[in-house]
Amino acid sequence: MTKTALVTGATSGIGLATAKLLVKNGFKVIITGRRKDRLEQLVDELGDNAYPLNFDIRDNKQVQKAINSLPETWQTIDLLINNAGLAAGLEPLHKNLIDDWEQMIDTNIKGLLYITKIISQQMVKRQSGQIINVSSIAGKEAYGKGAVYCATKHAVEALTKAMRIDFNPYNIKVGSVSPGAVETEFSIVRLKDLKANQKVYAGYQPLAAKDIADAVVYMATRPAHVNIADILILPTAQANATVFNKKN
Ligand code: NDP
Ligand code: 8X3
Repeated sequence: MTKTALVTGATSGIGLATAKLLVKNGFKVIITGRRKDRLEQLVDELGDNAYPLNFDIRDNKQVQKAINSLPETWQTIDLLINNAGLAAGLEPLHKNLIDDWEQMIDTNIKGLLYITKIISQQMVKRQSGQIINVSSIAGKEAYGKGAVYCATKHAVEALTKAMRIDFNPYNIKVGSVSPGAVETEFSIVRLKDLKANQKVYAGYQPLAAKDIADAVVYMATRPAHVNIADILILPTAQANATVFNKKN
């Protein structure tokens, strides 16, 4: 039977690549994000295999309204990919903007929780389902100028581990994928600079969004008795959160 996935943050980067690859692998995909025009473009590309839900994941009322608006044929969600997220700012903590903290905490932690609560309720009832959280190398290591982003991804790691315990009686798989540097809109958003990628990814080959989508699809297509708990993926040129082999 065709499985239905919901990918948060499918308008760009890792979420976009994951939605496309899931459809290639036979899934139907609910695609979400704030940029409605991008959702519409993706539906044009994926046709009947995609259904758009346009909402801001920081607003629990919008999350609930969107999920409750799904037509009957899209209501059973087998796979939740918690991908929507961002970093805002790259400065020592005393120079951070409070608004940037709020945005990261509200999106990366609270938004992930809002959507997980509503979707996991139906998975618990059916006693089946899978949740894959997009964490980061920043969830494994803390680095300077990224305190709050690292804290949000450490929270994603803790939530993943605790959710795996809470949902264990209900046959729900929970895991995470933890990328290093991936060239998406991430650095443009973080540095608030349209040219950020030219600087951040200079001198080495970063991961592409498709590399992470591959891992997500691998996790999502294992046999019923296999749960991949975590995959840490780095560019070959990246040794840890801060050590890069750059040729300049
Ligand atoms: P992009 O900026 O390319 O994509 C981010 C996605 O998140 C967009 O689709 C965006 O949609 C969505 N999003 C952000 N805020 C909200 C919101 N308030 N409500 C709904 N959707 C939102 O970055 P990436 O693809 O790189 O990031 C995806 C995930 O991967 C993030 O969780 C990030 O932390 C993580 N990650 C990224 C790494 C990297 O190096 N790129 C490395 C490790 C982890 P829209 O703006 O349309 O709402
Ligand atoms: C994104 C990767 O190293 O900028 O999570 O934190 S990093």
